[in-house]
Amino acid sequence: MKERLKQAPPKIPDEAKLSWKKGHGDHPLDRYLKEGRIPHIWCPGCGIGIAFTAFIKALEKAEFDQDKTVVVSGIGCSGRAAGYLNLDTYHTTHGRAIPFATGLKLAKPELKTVVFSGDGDLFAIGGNHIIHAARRNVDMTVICINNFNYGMTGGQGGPTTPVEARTTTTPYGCAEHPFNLIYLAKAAGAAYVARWTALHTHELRDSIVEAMSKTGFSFVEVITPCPTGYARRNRLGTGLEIMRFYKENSYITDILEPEDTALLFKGKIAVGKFVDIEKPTFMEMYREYIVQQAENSG
Ligand SMILES: Cc1ncc(C[n+]2csc(CCOP(=O)(O)OP(=O)(O)O)c2C)c(N)n1
Ligand code: SF4
Ligand SMILES: [Mg+2]
Repeated sequence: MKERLKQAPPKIPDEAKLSWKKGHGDHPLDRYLKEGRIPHIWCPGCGIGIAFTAFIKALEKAEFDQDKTVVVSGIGCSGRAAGYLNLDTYHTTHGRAIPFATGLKLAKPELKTVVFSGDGDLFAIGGNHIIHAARRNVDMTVICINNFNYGMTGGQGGPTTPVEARTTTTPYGCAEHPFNLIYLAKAAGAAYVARWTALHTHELRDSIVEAMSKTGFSFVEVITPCPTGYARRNRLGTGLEIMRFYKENSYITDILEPEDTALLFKGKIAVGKFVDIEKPTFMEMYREYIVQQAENSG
């Protein structure tokens, strides 16, 4: 096993990158993919691809204009999503997807701006940025893949790792209280907040449509299996077994307050929509308080 891990990954010739399609014909979602970038890097059983598919199905279902939808990612396995999308996408530096997206939205307010990234990228190194984008109600949708660890760099613990959970940096079990992303997003000022698991593909797709249709800061958390990192160290089984866990332990609710949706190690998972409110966006506030007064005083 160790010997195998030491070996360099096989080099994939360019022609083979397109051969995955041979014999399969066209797929209805092909137009959303940069085919030359396939195959993707995600491990077998990883849930990121399911969230990725839910996102492109949302684009298809709502017929969002591909030329007017932009996706920004940070760094991580989740952040790789940007590179596979046949849209204008930006794979930015670690933790900085939100500032890039904010700048983009300010320069081109007509674009639907989506951030697709991981729990570590958005809430550890990028934690400062996300709370302020929510506070300002910047008009964007954030899809956060929460796999409870830093998958890409070897499974370190992060701000969503539950107490007790083992990771490479918490070998005796995590001794820190994690963020509840739903409560945090609401408290910071988000106008729309929802959580789903990788099992809830249809609800997730529809929730992304709703979030992207909302004017203001919308946040969708997606709980996903990371069989290679988090699951292996906690003996949670394969991707399929984790999906079974979601089936048996998640429940859809519309009565819980965000503060009551915390996730415990191997605990129940409350999913659904938790916030959907109207409030002026950053651009509207800016126009009202700055632009108009500047024009009047001139
Ligand atoms: C400035 C900087 N610090 C650290 C890293 C190393 N790094 C790359 S991805 C990552 C964490 C990614 O975790 P998460 O956002 O949860 O994504 P996942 O891989 O779990 O999808 C870290 C720490 C980096 N690339 N840049
Ligand atoms: S390390 Fe984890 S998050 Fe990254 S691709 Fe593999 S299973 Fe997915
Ligand atoms: Mg992660």
